[in-house]
Amino acid sequence: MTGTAANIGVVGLAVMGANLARNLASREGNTVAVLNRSPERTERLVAEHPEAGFVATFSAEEFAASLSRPRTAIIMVQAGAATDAVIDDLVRVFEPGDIIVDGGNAFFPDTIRRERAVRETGINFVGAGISGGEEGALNGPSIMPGGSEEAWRTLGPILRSIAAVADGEPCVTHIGHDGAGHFVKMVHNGIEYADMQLIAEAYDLIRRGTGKSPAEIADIFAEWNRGELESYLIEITAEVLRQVDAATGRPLVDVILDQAGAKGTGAWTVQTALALGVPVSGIAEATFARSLSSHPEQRAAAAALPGPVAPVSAGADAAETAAFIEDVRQALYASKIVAYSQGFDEIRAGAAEHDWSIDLGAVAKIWRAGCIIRAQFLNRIAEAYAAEAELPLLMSAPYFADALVRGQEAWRRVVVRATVSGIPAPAFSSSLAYYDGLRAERLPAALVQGQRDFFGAHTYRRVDRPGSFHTLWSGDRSEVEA
Ligand code: NBP
Repeated sequence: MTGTAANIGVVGLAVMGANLARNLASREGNTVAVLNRSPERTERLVAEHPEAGFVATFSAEEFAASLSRPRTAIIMVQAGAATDAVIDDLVRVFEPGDIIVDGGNAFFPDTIRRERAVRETGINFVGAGISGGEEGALNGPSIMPGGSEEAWRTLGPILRSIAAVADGEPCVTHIGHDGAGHFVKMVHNGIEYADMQLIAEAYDLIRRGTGKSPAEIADIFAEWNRGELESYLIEITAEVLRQVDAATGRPLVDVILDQAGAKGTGAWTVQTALALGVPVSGIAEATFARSLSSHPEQRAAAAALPGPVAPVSAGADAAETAAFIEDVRQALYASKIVAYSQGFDEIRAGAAEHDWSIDLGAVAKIWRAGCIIRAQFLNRIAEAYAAEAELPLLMSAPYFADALVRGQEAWRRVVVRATVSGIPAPAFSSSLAYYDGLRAERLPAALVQGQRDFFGAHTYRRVDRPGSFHTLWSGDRSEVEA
Protein backbone atom coordinates (compact mmCIF):
# COMPACT_ATOMS: atom_id res chain seq x y z
CA MET A 1 0.00 0.00 0.00
CA THR A 2 1.18 3.53 -0.70
CA GLY A 3 0.50 6.37 1.75
CA THR A 4 -2.18 7.82 -0.55
CA ALA A 5 -5.65 8.22 0.91
CA ALA A 6 -8.24 6.66 -1.35
CA ASN A 7 -11.76 8.12 -1.44
CA ILE A 8 -13.37 4.83 -2.48
CA GLY A 9 -12.52 1.14 -2.26
CA VAL A 10 -13.52 -2.01 -4.11
CA VAL A 11 -13.48 -5.46 -2.52
CA GLY A 12 -13.65 -8.43 -4.90
CA LEU A 13 -11.60 -8.13 -8.05
CA ALA A 14 -13.04 -10.77 -10.35
CA VAL A 15 -14.34 -9.43 -13.66
CA MET A 16 -17.11 -7.20 -12.26
CA GLY A 17 -15.11 -5.73 -9.39
CA ALA A 18 -11.98 -5.17 -11.48
CA ASN A 19 -13.95 -3.36 -14.17
CA LEU A 20 -15.88 -1.27 -11.67
CA ALA A 21 -12.61 -0.33 -9.94
CA ARG A 22 -11.13 0.73 -13.29
CA ASN A 23 -14.26 2.74 -14.08
CA LEU A 24 -14.02 4.51 -10.70
CA ALA A 25 -10.30 5.17 -11.14
CA SER A 26 -10.88 6.72 -14.56
CA ARG A 27 -13.08 9.47 -13.10
CA GLU A 28 -11.57 12.80 -12.11
CA GLY A 29 -10.73 13.10 -8.43
CA ASN A 30 -11.05 9.40 -7.52
CA THR A 31 -8.33 7.33 -5.90
CA VAL A 32 -9.39 3.71 -5.57
CA ALA A 33 -8.22 1.23 -2.95
CA VAL A 34 -8.56 -2.42 -3.96
CA LEU A 35 -8.73 -5.65 -1.98
CA ASN A 36 -9.36 -9.27 -2.89
CA ARG A 37 -9.36 -12.49 -0.86
CA SER A 38 -6.57 -14.01 -2.94
CA PRO A 39 -3.73 -11.49 -3.29
CA GLU A 40 -2.77 -12.66 -6.79
CA ARG A 41 -5.85 -11.02 -8.31
CA THR A 42 -4.98 -7.71 -6.63
CA GLU A 43 -1.38 -7.89 -7.80
CA ARG A 44 -2.44 -8.73 -11.35
CA LEU A 45 -4.99 -5.92 -11.58
CA VAL A 46 -2.57 -3.33 -10.25
CA ALA A 47 0.23 -4.53 -12.55
CA GLU A 48 -2.01 -4.61 -15.64
CA HIS A 49 -3.47 -1.14 -15.01
CA PRO A 50 -0.80 1.24 -13.78
CA GLU A 51 -2.80 4.11 -15.33
CA ALA A 52 -5.51 3.54 -12.68
CA GLY A 53 -3.22 4.48 -9.78
CA PHE A 54 -4.82 1.84 -7.55
CA VAL A 55 -3.96 1.65 -3.87
CA ALA A 56 -3.35 -2.08 -3.48
CA THR A 57 -4.22 -3.52 -0.05
CA PHE A 58 -3.95 -7.07 1.25
CA SER A 59 -6.01 -7.13 4.47
CA ALA A 60 -9.19 -5.55 5.75
CA GLU A 61 -7.12 -3.48 8.19
CA GLU A 62 -4.85 -2.15 5.45
CA PHE A 63 -7.90 -1.47 3.26
CA ALA A 64 -9.63 0.52 6.03
CA ALA A 65 -6.47 2.48 6.78
CA SER A 66 -6.13 3.48 3.13
CA LEU A 67 -9.57 5.10 2.91
CA SER A 68 -10.48 8.70 3.78
CA ARG A 69 -13.52 9.18 6.03
CA PRO A 70 -16.35 8.48 5.73
CA ARG A 71 -14.92 5.29 4.28
CA THR A 72 -16.81 4.05 1.25
CA ALA A 73 -16.34 0.51 -0.06
CA ILE A 74 -18.10 -1.35 -2.84
CA ILE A 75 -18.20 -5.13 -2.49
CA MET A 76 -18.28 -7.12 -5.74
CA VAL A 77 -18.00 -10.73 -4.64
CA GLN A 78 -20.08 -13.82 -5.17
CA ALA A 79 -23.61 -13.35 -3.79
CA GLY A 80 -24.46 -15.27 -0.61
CA ALA A 81 -21.91 -16.48 1.96
CA ALA A 82 -18.98 -14.63 0.34
CA THR A 83 -20.86 -11.34 0.67
CA ASP A 84 -21.61 -12.03 4.35
CA ALA A 85 -17.94 -12.91 4.98
CA VAL A 86 -16.70 -9.68 3.41
CA ILE A 87 -19.30 -7.58 5.24
CA ASP A 88 -18.21 -9.13 8.57
CA ASP A 89 -14.58 -8.30 7.77
CA LEU A 90 -15.35 -4.70 6.88
CA VAL A 91 -17.66 -4.12 9.85
CA ARG A 92 -14.77 -5.19 12.08
CA VAL A 93 -12.46 -2.46 10.77
CA PHE A 94 -14.86 0.31 9.70
CA GLU A 95 -16.38 2.99 11.98
CA PRO A 96 -19.81 4.58 12.42
CA GLY A 97 -20.68 6.79 9.46
CA ASP A 98 -18.69 4.67 7.01
CA ILE A 99 -20.49 3.11 4.05
CA ILE A 100 -20.46 -0.47 2.79
CA VAL A 101 -22.07 -1.00 -0.62
CA ASP A 102 -22.96 -4.49 -1.85
CA GLY A 103 -22.90 -4.21 -5.64
CA GLY A 104 -23.43 -7.94 -6.23
CA ASN A 105 -26.65 -9.67 -7.21
CA ALA A 106 -28.05 -10.19 -3.70
CA PHE A 107 -31.61 -11.39 -3.13
CA PHE A 108 -33.36 -8.35 -1.60
CA PRO A 109 -34.50 -10.06 1.66
CA ASP A 110 -30.78 -10.71 2.33
CA THR A 111 -30.11 -7.03 1.76
CA ILE A 112 -32.88 -6.06 4.18
CA ARG A 113 -31.37 -8.42 6.78
CA ARG A 114 -27.82 -7.16 6.22
CA GLU A 115 -28.84 -3.51 6.30
CA ARG A 116 -30.59 -4.02 9.63
CA ALA A 117 -27.60 -5.83 11.16
CA VAL A 118 -24.97 -3.39 9.88
CA ARG A 119 -27.05 -0.34 10.89
CA GLU A 120 -26.76 -1.47 14.54
CA THR A 121 -23.02 -0.75 14.32
CA GLY A 122 -23.63 2.79 13.04
CA ILE A 123 -22.16 1.86 9.67
CA ASN A 124 -24.32 2.47 6.58
CA PHE A 125 -25.10 -0.50 4.40
CA VAL A 126 -26.30 0.02 0.85
CA GLY A 127 -27.50 -2.78 -1.41
CA ALA A 128 -26.98 -1.51 -4.95
CA GLY A 129 -28.14 -3.36 -8.03
CA ILE A 130 -25.56 -2.92 -10.78
CA SER A 131 -26.63 -3.90 -14.26
CA GLY A 132 -24.81 -4.10 -17.54
CA GLY A 133 -22.42 -7.00 -17.07
CA GLU A 134 -18.68 -6.58 -17.36
CA GLU A 135 -18.85 -4.04 -20.18
CA GLY A 136 -21.29 -1.90 -18.18
CA ALA A 137 -19.14 -2.11 -15.05
CA LEU A 138 -16.19 -0.76 -17.03
CA ASN A 139 -17.84 1.89 -19.17
CA GLY A 140 -20.96 2.85 -17.27
CA PRO A 141 -23.59 0.61 -15.68
CA SER A 142 -27.15 1.35 -14.67
CA ILE A 143 -27.07 1.52 -10.87
CA MET A 144 -29.96 0.93 -8.47
CA PRO A 145 -28.89 1.81 -4.93
CA GLY A 146 -31.01 1.31 -1.82
CA GLY A 147 -29.92 2.28 1.68
CA SER A 148 -30.26 5.42 3.76
CA GLU A 149 -30.52 9.04 2.64
CA GLU A 150 -27.35 9.74 4.63
CA ALA A 151 -25.39 7.15 2.66
CA TRP A 152 -26.85 8.41 -0.60
CA ARG A 153 -25.55 11.93 0.09
CA THR A 154 -21.95 10.63 0.06
CA LEU A 155 -22.46 7.90 -2.48
CA GLY A 156 -24.64 9.79 -4.98
CA PRO A 157 -21.88 11.91 -6.57
CA ILE A 158 -19.54 8.90 -6.83
CA LEU A 159 -22.17 6.66 -8.42
CA ARG A 160 -23.35 9.43 -10.72
CA SER A 161 -19.77 9.83 -11.98
CA ILE A 162 -19.45 6.16 -13.04
CA ALA A 163 -22.97 5.42 -14.26
CA ALA A 164 -24.08 5.18 -17.88
CA VAL A 165 -25.56 8.36 -19.30
CA ALA A 166 -28.86 8.57 -21.19
CA ASP A 167 -29.88 11.88 -22.80
CA GLY A 168 -27.39 13.67 -20.55
CA GLU A 169 -28.72 12.08 -17.33
CA PRO A 170 -26.71 9.56 -15.27
CA CYS A 171 -28.44 6.18 -14.97
CA VAL A 172 -28.57 6.08 -11.19
CA THR A 173 -31.15 7.21 -8.67
CA HIS A 174 -31.71 6.51 -4.98
CA ILE A 175 -34.38 3.85 -5.27
CA GLY A 176 -35.49 3.66 -1.62
CA HIS A 177 -34.24 2.41 1.74
CA ASP A 178 -32.75 -1.00 2.68
CA GLY A 179 -33.48 -3.63 -0.02
CA ALA A 180 -35.26 -1.38 -2.55
CA GLY A 181 -32.29 -1.23 -4.93
CA HIS A 182 -31.80 -4.98 -5.09
CA PHE A 183 -35.57 -5.47 -5.42
CA VAL A 184 -35.66 -3.22 -8.48
CA LYS A 185 -32.56 -4.92 -9.92
CA MET A 186 -34.29 -8.28 -9.43
CA VAL A 187 -37.36 -7.12 -11.37
CA HIS A 188 -35.08 -5.64 -14.03
CA ASN A 189 -33.63 -9.12 -14.52
CA GLY A 190 -37.12 -10.66 -14.57
CA ILE A 191 -38.18 -8.24 -17.31
CA GLU A 192 -34.97 -9.13 -19.14
CA TYR A 193 -36.01 -12.82 -19.06
CA ALA A 194 -39.43 -11.94 -20.51
CA ASP A 195 -38.00 -9.66 -23.20
CA MET A 196 -35.48 -12.32 -24.27
CA GLN A 197 -38.12 -15.06 -24.37
CA LEU A 198 -40.46 -12.91 -26.46
CA ILE A 199 -37.68 -12.20 -28.94
CA ALA A 200 -36.82 -15.91 -29.03
CA GLU A 201 -40.46 -16.80 -29.72
CA ALA A 202 -40.62 -14.20 -32.52
CA TYR A 203 -37.50 -15.77 -34.07
CA ASP A 204 -38.92 -19.28 -33.77
CA LEU A 205 -42.25 -18.27 -35.29
CA ILE A 206 -40.56 -16.62 -38.26
CA ARG A 207 -38.06 -19.41 -38.74
CA ARG A 208 -40.54 -22.26 -38.54
CA GLY A 209 -43.43 -20.27 -39.94
CA THR A 210 -41.68 -18.96 -43.07
CA GLY A 211 -38.57 -21.09 -43.49
CA LYS A 212 -36.29 -18.05 -43.45
CA SER A 213 -32.66 -18.59 -42.49
CA PRO A 214 -31.05 -17.16 -39.35
CA ALA A 215 -29.13 -14.65 -41.50
CA GLU A 216 -32.37 -13.51 -43.16
CA ILE A 217 -34.02 -13.21 -39.76
CA ALA A 218 -31.00 -11.20 -38.56
CA ASP A 219 -31.86 -8.68 -41.29
CA ILE A 220 -35.45 -8.58 -40.05
CA PHE A 221 -34.34 -7.88 -36.48
CA ALA A 222 -31.89 -5.23 -37.68
CA GLU A 223 -34.80 -3.58 -39.51
CA TRP A 224 -37.03 -3.82 -36.41
CA ASN A 225 -34.24 -2.17 -34.43
CA ARG A 226 -34.83 1.00 -36.42
CA GLY A 227 -38.44 1.28 -35.21
CA GLU A 228 -40.41 1.17 -31.96
CA LEU A 229 -38.71 -2.10 -30.91
CA GLU A 230 -35.28 -0.43 -30.91
CA SER A 231 -33.33 -1.95 -28.02
CA TYR A 232 -30.03 -3.53 -27.07
CA LEU A 233 -31.63 -7.00 -26.94
CA ILE A 234 -33.03 -6.73 -30.50
CA GLU A 235 -29.66 -5.41 -31.69
CA ILE A 236 -27.66 -8.31 -30.19
CA THR A 237 -30.26 -10.81 -31.44
CA ALA A 238 -29.42 -9.76 -35.01
CA GLU A 239 -25.71 -10.17 -34.23
CA VAL A 240 -26.17 -13.66 -32.78
CA LEU A 241 -28.37 -14.80 -35.68
CA ARG A 242 -25.82 -13.55 -38.22
CA GLN A 243 -22.94 -15.41 -36.60
CA VAL A 244 -21.60 -18.43 -38.52
CA ASP A 245 -19.88 -21.25 -36.66
CA ALA A 246 -16.25 -21.42 -37.82
CA ALA A 247 -15.99 -25.17 -37.17
CA THR A 248 -19.03 -26.29 -39.18
CA GLY A 249 -19.95 -23.35 -41.38
CA ARG A 250 -23.48 -23.54 -39.99
CA PRO A 251 -25.38 -20.69 -38.33
CA LEU A 252 -24.04 -20.55 -34.76
CA VAL A 253 -27.59 -20.61 -33.39
CA ASP A 254 -28.00 -24.08 -34.92
CA VAL A 255 -24.99 -25.55 -33.15
CA ILE A 256 -25.68 -24.03 -29.71
CA LEU A 257 -27.34 -26.58 -27.43
CA ASP A 258 -30.96 -25.49 -26.96
CA GLN A 259 -31.01 -25.65 -23.16
CA ALA A 260 -31.18 -22.20 -21.55
CA GLY A 261 -29.37 -21.55 -18.29
CA ALA A 262 -30.36 -19.23 -15.48
CA LYS A 263 -28.69 -17.80 -12.42
CA GLY A 264 -31.88 -17.48 -10.40
CA THR A 265 -32.96 -13.85 -10.62
CA GLY A 266 -35.93 -14.74 -12.85
CA ALA A 267 -37.08 -17.33 -10.31
CA TRP A 268 -36.69 -14.76 -7.49
CA THR A 269 -38.82 -12.30 -9.44
CA VAL A 270 -41.56 -14.87 -9.91
CA GLN A 271 -41.43 -16.19 -6.32
CA THR A 272 -41.63 -12.64 -5.02
CA ALA A 273 -44.50 -11.82 -7.36
CA LEU A 274 -46.41 -14.91 -6.19
CA ALA A 275 -45.97 -13.82 -2.59
CA LEU A 276 -47.15 -10.31 -3.45
CA GLY A 277 -50.10 -11.62 -5.51
CA VAL A 278 -48.91 -9.84 -8.66
CA PRO A 279 -49.43 -11.71 -11.96
CA VAL A 280 -46.11 -11.47 -13.82
CA SER A 281 -47.09 -14.16 -16.31
CA GLY A 282 -44.61 -13.05 -18.99
CA ILE A 283 -41.66 -13.34 -16.61
CA ALA A 284 -42.99 -16.63 -15.24
CA GLU A 285 -43.44 -18.13 -18.72
CA ALA A 286 -39.95 -17.00 -19.67
CA THR A 287 -38.49 -18.60 -16.55
CA PHE A 288 -40.44 -21.82 -17.08
CA ALA A 289 -39.48 -21.89 -20.77
CA ARG A 290 -35.82 -22.00 -19.70
CA SER A 291 -36.65 -24.83 -17.28
CA LEU A 292 -38.59 -26.73 -19.95
CA SER A 293 -35.68 -26.46 -22.36
CA SER A 294 -33.31 -27.89 -19.78
CA HIS A 295 -35.00 -31.29 -19.30
CA PRO A 296 -33.59 -33.33 -22.20
CA GLU A 297 -34.94 -36.61 -20.82
CA GLN A 298 -38.51 -35.26 -20.76
CA ARG A 299 -38.10 -33.69 -24.18
CA ALA A 300 -36.90 -37.04 -25.53
CA ALA A 301 -39.88 -38.77 -23.90
CA ALA A 302 -42.30 -36.26 -25.47
CA ALA A 303 -40.70 -36.23 -28.91
CA ALA A 304 -43.05 -38.91 -30.24
CA LEU A 305 -46.20 -37.04 -29.19
CA PRO A 306 -48.12 -35.84 -32.24
CA GLY A 307 -48.39 -32.23 -33.45
CA PRO A 308 -50.17 -30.62 -36.41
CA VAL A 309 -49.68 -32.30 -39.73
CA ALA A 310 -49.22 -29.50 -42.28
CA PRO A 311 -46.07 -27.38 -42.20
CA VAL A 312 -46.93 -23.77 -41.45
CA SER A 313 -45.19 -22.18 -44.39
CA ALA A 314 -47.01 -24.36 -46.93
CA GLY A 315 -48.60 -22.25 -49.64
CA ALA A 316 -47.47 -18.89 -48.31
CA ASP A 317 -46.47 -16.39 -51.00
CA ALA A 318 -44.11 -13.47 -50.49
CA ALA A 319 -46.89 -11.05 -49.56
CA GLU A 320 -48.34 -13.48 -47.02
CA THR A 321 -44.90 -14.06 -45.56
CA ALA A 322 -44.27 -10.32 -45.26
CA ALA A 323 -47.68 -9.85 -43.63
CA PHE A 324 -46.95 -12.63 -41.15
CA ILE A 325 -43.58 -11.12 -40.23
CA GLU A 326 -45.25 -7.76 -39.66
CA ASP A 327 -47.85 -9.51 -37.48
CA VAL A 328 -45.04 -11.05 -35.41
CA ARG A 329 -43.42 -7.63 -35.01
CA GLN A 330 -46.66 -6.15 -33.73
CA ALA A 331 -47.33 -9.13 -31.46
CA LEU A 332 -43.82 -8.80 -30.06
CA TYR A 333 -44.35 -5.13 -29.28
CA ALA A 334 -47.74 -5.74 -27.65
CA SER A 335 -46.37 -8.62 -25.56
CA LYS A 336 -43.39 -6.51 -24.56
CA ILE A 337 -45.71 -3.77 -23.31
CA VAL A 338 -47.47 -6.38 -21.17
CA ALA A 339 -44.18 -7.75 -19.79
CA TYR A 340 -42.96 -4.30 -18.75
CA SER A 341 -46.37 -3.37 -17.37
CA GLN A 342 -46.28 -6.51 -15.22
CA GLY A 343 -42.73 -5.80 -14.05
CA PHE A 344 -43.59 -2.25 -13.03
CA ASP A 345 -46.67 -3.60 -11.29
CA GLU A 346 -44.41 -5.85 -9.21
CA ILE A 347 -42.22 -2.88 -8.27
CA ARG A 348 -45.32 -0.89 -7.31
CA ALA A 349 -46.58 -3.76 -5.14
CA GLY A 350 -43.14 -4.36 -3.60
CA ALA A 351 -42.83 -0.68 -2.73
CA ALA A 352 -46.24 -0.74 -1.03
CA GLU A 353 -45.34 -3.92 0.88
CA HIS A 354 -41.96 -2.67 2.08
CA ASP A 355 -42.84 0.99 2.48
CA TRP A 356 -40.43 2.14 -0.20
CA SER A 357 -41.31 5.30 -2.00
CA ILE A 358 -40.12 4.32 -5.46
CA ASP A 359 -40.36 6.77 -8.35
CA LEU A 360 -41.34 4.43 -11.18
CA GLY A 361 -40.60 7.05 -13.85
CA ALA A 362 -37.08 7.47 -12.45
CA VAL A 363 -36.61 3.68 -12.58
CA ALA A 364 -37.57 3.67 -16.27
CA LYS A 365 -35.10 6.49 -16.90
CA ILE A 366 -32.11 4.78 -15.28
CA TRP A 367 -32.74 1.69 -17.40
CA ARG A 368 -32.36 3.68 -20.64
CA ALA A 369 -28.60 3.05 -20.80
CA GLY A 370 -25.98 0.79 -19.24
CA CYS A 371 -28.25 -2.20 -18.67
CA ILE A 372 -29.40 -5.17 -20.70
CA ILE A 373 -32.99 -3.99 -21.22
CA ARG A 374 -31.92 -0.52 -22.37
CA ALA A 375 -34.24 0.81 -25.04
CA GLN A 376 -35.93 3.94 -26.34
CA PHE A 377 -39.18 2.35 -25.19
CA LEU A 378 -38.26 3.23 -21.59
CA ASN A 379 -38.69 6.92 -22.44
CA ARG A 380 -42.36 6.17 -23.13
CA ILE A 381 -42.65 4.52 -19.70
CA ALA A 382 -41.01 7.51 -18.02
CA GLU A 383 -43.44 9.82 -19.84
CA ALA A 384 -46.42 7.74 -18.72
CA TYR A 385 -45.39 8.04 -15.05
CA ALA A 386 -44.56 11.74 -15.49
CA ALA A 387 -48.12 12.27 -16.71
CA GLU A 388 -49.60 10.20 -13.87
CA ALA A 389 -47.28 9.18 -11.04
CA GLU A 390 -49.91 6.89 -9.45
CA LEU A 391 -50.79 5.15 -12.71
CA PRO A 392 -52.46 1.89 -11.58
CA LEU A 393 -51.59 -0.03 -14.75
CA LEU A 394 -48.79 0.97 -17.11
CA MET A 395 -50.36 -0.60 -20.19
CA SER A 396 -53.47 1.53 -19.74
CA ALA A 397 -51.49 4.77 -20.24
CA PRO A 398 -52.60 6.37 -23.55
CA TYR A 399 -49.42 5.65 -25.53
CA PHE A 400 -49.39 1.96 -24.58
CA ALA A 401 -53.15 1.53 -24.84
CA ASP A 402 -52.97 2.94 -28.40
CA ALA A 403 -50.14 0.56 -29.28
CA LEU A 404 -52.10 -2.41 -27.92
CA VAL A 405 -55.21 -1.38 -29.86
CA ARG A 406 -53.14 -1.08 -33.04
CA GLY A 407 -51.40 -4.40 -32.46
CA GLN A 408 -54.10 -6.61 -31.05
CA GLU A 409 -55.45 -8.08 -34.28
CA ALA A 410 -51.94 -9.07 -35.35
CA TRP A 411 -51.25 -10.37 -31.83
CA ARG A 412 -54.30 -12.63 -31.99
CA ARG A 413 -53.44 -13.89 -35.48
CA VAL A 414 -49.93 -14.78 -34.33
CA VAL A 415 -51.12 -16.65 -31.24
CA VAL A 416 -53.68 -18.56 -33.36
CA ARG A 417 -51.02 -19.37 -35.97
CA ALA A 418 -48.59 -20.52 -33.28
CA THR A 419 -51.27 -22.73 -31.74
CA VAL A 420 -52.46 -24.38 -34.95
CA SER A 421 -48.87 -24.81 -36.11
CA GLY A 422 -47.70 -26.42 -32.88
CA ILE A 423 -45.03 -23.76 -32.30
CA PRO A 424 -44.78 -22.99 -28.59
CA ALA A 425 -45.24 -19.28 -27.88
CA PRO A 426 -45.93 -19.26 -24.12
CA ALA A 427 -44.92 -15.66 -23.50
CA PHE A 428 -46.87 -14.33 -26.52
CA SER A 429 -50.00 -16.25 -25.59
CA SER A 430 -49.88 -15.66 -21.84
CA SER A 431 -49.43 -11.92 -22.33
CA LEU A 432 -52.45 -11.88 -24.62
CA ALA A 433 -54.44 -13.84 -22.01
CA TYR A 434 -53.37 -11.30 -19.38
CA TYR A 435 -54.55 -8.47 -21.62
CA ASP A 436 -57.89 -10.16 -22.21
CA GLY A 437 -58.18 -11.11 -18.54
CA LEU A 438 -57.72 -7.60 -17.27
CA ARG A 439 -60.04 -6.00 -19.80
CA ALA A 440 -62.84 -8.56 -19.36
CA GLU A 441 -66.08 -7.18 -18.01
CA ARG A 442 -66.79 -10.44 -16.19
CA LEU A 443 -64.31 -13.16 -15.28
CA PRO A 444 -64.98 -16.80 -14.46
CA ALA A 445 -63.49 -15.97 -11.05
CA ALA A 446 -67.17 -15.86 -10.05
CA LEU A 447 -67.42 -19.59 -10.74
CA VAL A 448 -64.18 -20.22 -8.83
CA GLN A 449 -65.70 -18.40 -5.85
CA GLY A 450 -68.79 -20.59 -6.17
CA GLN A 451 -66.64 -23.73 -6.20
CA ARG A 452 -64.65 -22.51 -3.19
CA ASP A 453 -67.85 -21.84 -1.33
CA PHE A 454 -69.20 -25.30 -2.26
CA PHE A 455 -66.29 -27.37 -0.98
CA GLY A 456 -64.82 -25.11 1.68
CA ALA A 457 -67.55 -22.65 2.76
CA HIS A 458 -65.09 -19.90 1.79
CA THR A 459 -68.04 -17.51 1.16
CA TYR A 460 -68.45 -15.07 -1.70
CA ARG A 461 -69.47 -11.48 -2.22
CA ARG A 462 -72.38 -10.47 -4.43
CA VAL A 463 -72.53 -7.91 -7.21
CA ASP A 464 -75.78 -6.40 -5.95
CA ARG A 465 -75.28 -5.86 -2.19
CA PRO A 466 -72.49 -5.65 0.38
CA GLY A 467 -71.50 -8.44 2.76
CA SER A 468 -70.23 -12.03 2.52
CA PHE A 469 -72.52 -14.92 1.69
CA HIS A 470 -72.60 -18.70 1.79
CA THR A 471 -74.95 -21.09 0.07
CA LEU A 472 -76.02 -24.13 2.14
CA TRP A 473 -74.84 -26.52 -0.59
CA SER A 474 -75.42 -29.72 1.37
CA GLY A 475 -78.67 -28.44 2.85
CA ASP A 476 -81.61 -26.72 1.18
CA ARG A 477 -79.28 -24.53 -0.96
CA SER A 478 -80.64 -21.33 0.46
CA GLU A 479 -78.22 -18.46 0.93
CA VAL A 480 -77.15 -17.17 4.33
CA GLU A 481 -75.18 -14.09 5.23
CA ALA A 482 -71.75 -15.11 6.57
P1 NBP B 1 -17.90 -13.89 -8.85
O1 NBP B 1 -19.37 -13.86 -8.57
O2 NBP B 1 -17.37 -14.98 -9.68
O3 NBP B 1 -17.12 -13.88 -7.46
C1 NBP B 1 -15.71 -13.92 -7.44
C2 NBP B 1 -15.20 -12.99 -6.39
O4 NBP B 1 -15.73 -13.34 -5.10
C3 NBP B 1 -13.69 -13.11 -6.28
O5 NBP B 1 -13.18 -11.83 -5.99
C4 NBP B 1 -13.55 -14.05 -5.10
O6 NBP B 1 -12.31 -13.96 -4.45
C5 NBP B 1 -14.63 -13.55 -4.22
N1 NBP B 1 -14.98 -14.46 -3.11
C6 NBP B 1 -15.53 -15.68 -3.12
BR1 NBP B 1 -16.00 -16.60 -4.63
N2 NBP B 1 -15.70 -16.20 -1.91
C7 NBP B 1 -15.23 -15.26 -1.07
C8 NBP B 1 -15.13 -15.20 0.32
N3 NBP B 1 -15.58 -16.19 1.10
N4 NBP B 1 -14.55 -14.11 0.87
C9 NBP B 1 -14.11 -13.12 0.09
N5 NBP B 1 -14.20 -13.10 -1.26
C10 NBP B 1 -14.74 -14.17 -1.83
O7 NBP B 1 -17.43 -12.47 -9.46
P2 NBP B 1 -18.09 -11.58 -10.60
O8 NBP B 1 -18.55 -12.40 -11.75
O9 NBP B 1 -17.13 -10.47 -10.84
O10 NBP B 1 -19.40 -11.01 -9.90
C11 NBP B 1 -19.35 -10.21 -8.73
C12 NBP B 1 -20.77 -9.90 -8.30
O11 NBP B 1 -21.41 -9.19 -9.35
C13 NBP B 1 -21.65 -11.12 -8.04
O12 NBP B 1 -22.53 -10.87 -6.97
C14 NBP B 1 -22.41 -11.31 -9.30
O13 NBP B 1 -23.67 -11.92 -9.11
C15 NBP B 1 -22.57 -9.91 -9.76
N6 NBP B 1 -22.63 -9.87 -11.23
C16 NBP B 1 -23.35 -8.97 -11.80
C17 NBP B 1 -23.42 -8.90 -13.16
C18 NBP B 1 -24.20 -7.84 -13.75
O14 NBP B 1 -24.44 -7.80 -14.92
N7 NBP B 1 -24.63 -6.94 -12.94
C19 NBP B 1 -22.72 -9.75 -13.99
C20 NBP B 1 -21.97 -10.65 -13.40
C21 NBP B 1 -21.94 -10.71 -12.00
P3 NBP B 1 -11.07 -14.88 -4.95
O15 NBP B 1 -10.45 -14.14 -6.08
O16 NBP B 1 -10.19 -14.92 -3.75
O17 NBP B 1 -11.62 -16.20 -5.34
